[in-house]
Amino acid sequence: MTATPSTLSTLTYRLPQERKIVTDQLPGPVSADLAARTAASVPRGIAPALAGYVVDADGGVLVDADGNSFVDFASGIAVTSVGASNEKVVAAVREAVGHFTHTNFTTSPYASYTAVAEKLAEITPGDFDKRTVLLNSGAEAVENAVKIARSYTKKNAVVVMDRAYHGRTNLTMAMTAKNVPYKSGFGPFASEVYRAPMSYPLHDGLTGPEAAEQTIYQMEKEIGAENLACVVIEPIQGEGGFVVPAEGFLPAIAEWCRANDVVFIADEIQAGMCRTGDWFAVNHEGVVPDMMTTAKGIAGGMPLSAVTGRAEIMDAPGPGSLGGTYAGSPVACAAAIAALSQMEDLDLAGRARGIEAVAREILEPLVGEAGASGSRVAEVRGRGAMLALEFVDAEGRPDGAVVKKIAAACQAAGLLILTCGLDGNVIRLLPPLVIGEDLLRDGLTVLAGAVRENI
Ligand code: PLZ
Repeated sequence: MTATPSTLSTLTYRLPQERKIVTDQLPGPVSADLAARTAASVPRGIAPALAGYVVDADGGVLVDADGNSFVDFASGIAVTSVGASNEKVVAAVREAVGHFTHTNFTTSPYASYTAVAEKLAEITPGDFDKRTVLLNSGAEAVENAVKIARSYTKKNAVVVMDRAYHGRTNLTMAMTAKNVPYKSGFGPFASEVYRAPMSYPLHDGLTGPEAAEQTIYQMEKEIGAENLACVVIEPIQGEGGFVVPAEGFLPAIAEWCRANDVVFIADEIQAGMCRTGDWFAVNHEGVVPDMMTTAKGIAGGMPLSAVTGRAEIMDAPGPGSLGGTYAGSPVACAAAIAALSQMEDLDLAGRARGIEAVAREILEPLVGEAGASGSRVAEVRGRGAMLALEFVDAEGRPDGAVVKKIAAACQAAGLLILTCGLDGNVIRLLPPLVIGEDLLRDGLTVLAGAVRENI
């Protein structure tokens, strides 16, 4: 079901929902000073995309220190789905910190941690007994999922997909595919991580079952199920290019895992939490993972991540073998409870579907349009409010250069977009799910114009 566009217009906001560049150039003078201070105090490895320094954010806008108001198509990388200053989340955080900021759940427990675990058991697919452990970051959730799968299966090998992204810690760097900027120079990496082909319909031309057959063949011949603890898959790849596997790929891999005592782990850190028009991206094909990692959108911007899975798997590590000082912070848990109920109350999954309908209406006509440079949009793809445009040059090769130009043109006009893909040739759209229809249309129109001017 597609939400009617009017569904996208009914929210109220604290800040004006407008795209407005008030400075002669970007960054404006205050942000330029801050950028100079940053350059003198922060390593260049941290490289901000937006020229403006943010002082306020709400709904679909980011306001910088010079008064520029940018349309936000990034959501802090798929985090602020309920808005960056959602009133219910802010109130929950204020209430929580007014009582205590921290105790450490394993030292002195509190109810909000348990309530988040209960809620995740309810909303994740699978009609079986579940357990949830809370952590801080996505990478930490992925690390813990692998630890638990190894503990349960008593096997070591981990399979990840081509182009996968799972984080920047040592184990998750090994699981992440892209060399620059994530891995280069940072080895040696964790062992027993193997890469297998992921369905990529635009490039492999295979059906889901055909692609799965290839992947399964490789897992069987190069690793062997008897050595394999888990397969970790982003049901829609994030950093790797917003790649949606062909229908039937995920169910076939999940089924093979089930038949071979291999834990099937869905990394829903970017795609989950209503982003794709359902609670989780696996739901679109009725896939039920043994374990799922979530983070990002879960707590309305507070750092929180989770591993949710079958009770018998999650209970494999013994008492005291999971934890972390800040893992499942009471402030983040309070925020998560509020954010998750906002997702239900505001029907953010429905809004994500409404965003897709509006975005496809404006962006799909770009496919096949030939520009002066010969570059073109090869595909508009994705689900819900996780949408992307892939660019190729006149010879059909990945075109990262044109994507850089388009992103710069968008920012100059007051629209923040992010890029992704192994070749940096994909523009991805991750607007807050609470963005209003007028602002959404305005941002998409700016994007379509920047595409037409630069291809
Ligand atoms: N798994 C599927 O998308 C984080 C990375 C941003 P953390 N993606 C954004 C960057 O440049 O560092 C991500 C993800 C998937 C795991 C992670 C890791 O989550 O919270 O960044 O550790």
